[in-house]
Amino acid sequence: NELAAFVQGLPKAELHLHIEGTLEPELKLELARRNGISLPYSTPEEIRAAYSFHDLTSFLVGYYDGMNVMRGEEDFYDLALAYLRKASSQGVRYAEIFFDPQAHTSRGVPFPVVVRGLRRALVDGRRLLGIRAELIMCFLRDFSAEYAMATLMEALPFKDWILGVGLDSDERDNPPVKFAAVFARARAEGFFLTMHCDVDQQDTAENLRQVLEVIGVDRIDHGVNVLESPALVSAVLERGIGFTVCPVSNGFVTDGLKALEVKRMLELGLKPTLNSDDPAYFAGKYVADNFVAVAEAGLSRSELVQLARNSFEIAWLPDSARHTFV
Ligand code: ES4
Ligand code: ZN
Repeated sequence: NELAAFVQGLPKAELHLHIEGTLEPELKLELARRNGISLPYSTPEEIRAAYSFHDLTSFLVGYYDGMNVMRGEEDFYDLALAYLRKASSQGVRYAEIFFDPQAHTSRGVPFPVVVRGLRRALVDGRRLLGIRAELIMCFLRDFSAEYAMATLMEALPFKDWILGVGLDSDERDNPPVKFAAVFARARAEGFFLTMHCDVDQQDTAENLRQVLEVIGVDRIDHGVNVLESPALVSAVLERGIGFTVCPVSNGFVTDGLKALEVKRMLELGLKPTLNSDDPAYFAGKYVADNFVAVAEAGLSRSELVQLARNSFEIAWLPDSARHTFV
């Protein structure tokens, strides 16, 4: 239809996408077969039915469990190339892709296997599809700060392949300051910094304050609760910090898409963007589907255009490259 065609044709950057969250049921079955792992289901439909949850905690349980089929470099390669094909078909020109090395090293998959497989897919994606992409390494906030620091040290030999670092997983009782030393070191090593401030979590305002005042992030993942504090809004405006909002994801793990919050953020001059988060788990809705969802919830065409522009503006691209996409 006409809206879908309009959205597909907008050049977009995707900045909040967990590569492990793009594991579609068909690929999950294929990787299980490849690695001789038996699964309690045998069809994509059965897996889709099992991808069910009611909040962030229950989502994350199935999410980490699903990763068990990823073992070798080829598995990570296939996962990332499949995402790039899908993203490219939806008009994504550039992606900054999260990966969770600790979700793999904690079950015995070596760090270099993960990063080499992903990197090779990004190189081939550019060659085969013309889409550009970079990696952002996320630490799991429910693991210790020591494990995060050890992961950062393991990443240093691969520094040229990793644009920035982030923080994800369960926010409850794992505030940003827990990782202050890790992020200070990451900054000193030249990485860009971002952190999840998930929607409607415990202590959201305090966590937003910490990412701005203590960590000094370059961007905020989710972060729509910033609207609840005029002081936080001013701090963000002053620094030009962007937000990677994920409406369809919000629809699954909170009480709604937060589309009107996105509209309000635009009105205030903040820089929200739209992203798909974990599309394989959220009804297979990729980034263009998120644009369609907020349009259907009342955002105008010009607001969609602004959201797409914001994605290049807050991307961690050199200024020389920033304008080559639009
Ligand atoms: C995530 Cl929705 C969400 N929240 C926190 N961490 C995550 N990792 C992957 N998806
Ligand atoms: Zn996320």
